[in-house]
Amino acid sequence: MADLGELVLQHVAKDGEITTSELAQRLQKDHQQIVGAVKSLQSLGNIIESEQRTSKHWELTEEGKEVTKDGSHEARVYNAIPADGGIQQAQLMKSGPYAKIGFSKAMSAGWLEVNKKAPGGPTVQRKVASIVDRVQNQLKQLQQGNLSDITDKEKAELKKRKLIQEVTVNIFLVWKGSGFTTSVQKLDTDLTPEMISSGSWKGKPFKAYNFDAMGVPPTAGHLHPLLKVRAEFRQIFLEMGFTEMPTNNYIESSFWNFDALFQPQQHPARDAHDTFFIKDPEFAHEFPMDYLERVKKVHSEGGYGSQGYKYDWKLSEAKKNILRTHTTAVSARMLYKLAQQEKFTPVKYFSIDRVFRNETLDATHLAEFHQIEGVVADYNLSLGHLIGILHAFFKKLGIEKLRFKPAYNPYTEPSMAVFSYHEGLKKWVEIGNSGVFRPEMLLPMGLPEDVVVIAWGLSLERPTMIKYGIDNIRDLIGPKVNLQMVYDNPICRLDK
Ligand code: FB9
Repeated sequence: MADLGELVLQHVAKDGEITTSELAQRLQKDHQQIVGAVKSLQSLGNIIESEQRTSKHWELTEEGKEVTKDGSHEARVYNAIPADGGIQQAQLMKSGPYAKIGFSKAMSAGWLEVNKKAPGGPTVQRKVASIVDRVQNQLKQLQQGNLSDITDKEKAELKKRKLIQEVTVNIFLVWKGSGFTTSVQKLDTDLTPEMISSGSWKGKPFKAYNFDAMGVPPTAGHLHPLLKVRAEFRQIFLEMGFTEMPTNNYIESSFWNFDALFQPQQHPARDAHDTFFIKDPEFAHEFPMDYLERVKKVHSEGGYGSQGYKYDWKLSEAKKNILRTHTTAVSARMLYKLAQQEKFTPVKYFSIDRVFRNETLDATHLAEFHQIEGVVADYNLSLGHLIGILHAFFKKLGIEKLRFKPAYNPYTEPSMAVFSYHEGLKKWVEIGNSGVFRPEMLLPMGLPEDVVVIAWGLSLERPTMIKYGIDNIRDLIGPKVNLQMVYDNPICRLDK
């Protein structure tokens, strides 16, 4: 049976020239196998010539394959509704992960109607007796390679619904070389011990070494871009002499997350619209009670030169467990621990870890992100020190043009938002926030009055998305991430 190389030569002889993708289709072989056979033939001399081309074609995504098999989301919603009855809209919306998109598309297609006056509440009924699942039919056509019946507008709609994706493949156009022949002499590629001992190697034509051949990429693991950028930020902090804080507690008490930071209990950030509260265990019970009493006092009556917030501070509020909203809760724990030392020693701490906020989701915001935070505690620090360390920190990211704007944080005064001029966008973009922790936060911990603590924060996702050119955070994190992006993305150099 002719080997793959000879089959390729037969088709080149017949067609004169042919692409590797066409050969793969005709010979029902993997495209890479055809490319390998072409390269192998070219190493034998000028039998064939080739030229690299790019070819774009449409492929079904995993969701697209599911729709091809089981029908479109809208068709499945339509079929879920009895022909002679209806389903409560609320119940229909819970019937599956694609119910919402399916209902919306089915309504737009005129397949359904909603009876808003139905006794049990808005009820969805069929508006037509039967449907044609156009989307499923188009995907079946695409799967068979019949693109002609599908308009560009329809392809754009399928792409927008993430049912198909356009794949660019490097192919080769192959034609006859000056030494073209359809029968090639099989060359030995391995010099075996038998050949050497018998001397049969003499006179055998051996395939020439191809020292330009790329090695086979070893199967290995791959680091997610976020982890690569995290490693770069960690390296920057370590180079600057910072010590990493222990951030391995996503669940935190409201006391350490808010009260210790002098954030009042009625602050809007503390309600369920912005914070995730834990149902079980609902409360934390272990606090340094002497410190807690000082916190209660500074909130309710003031002290240390502050008038406080003058409200009835409640232990029950401080005990509530939450998903921490910032890593500054860890900074508070570390500063309190520092204050328990016999003698104060200056420190430089940093943290990079997940924080959680009950926010409205959009293309750049999820309900969680990784916060990066730097903290410096020393005698008599000033805003000048904060500005200076921000310049040093961001310079290591290759960012030198900084501007600072007054800002507000409940736990820092003064506070500054940090901006950098983005050459690509030709505008100033916010790259972080910073400030000097308030005395009402530091003095109840027991830190000496002449100790000042400066700090700053930013997110890990924003620089990662910019660095890797990712517009939608769901392409970086979450169940829809294309793992090929994780395999293919280059190493991270933040200063380049
Ligand atoms: O990261 C942010 N932006 C950013 C950072 C780096 C960057 O690098 C580019 C490659 C060069 C680009 C952009 N921001 C902070 C600013 C905005 O993105 C903002 O819209 C989003 N912010 C998050 C919070 O939003 C809910 C980013 C996150 C953030 C904000 C503040 C802090 C931490 C993270 C803080 C703090 C702080 C302040 C004082 C004391 C201690 C901590």
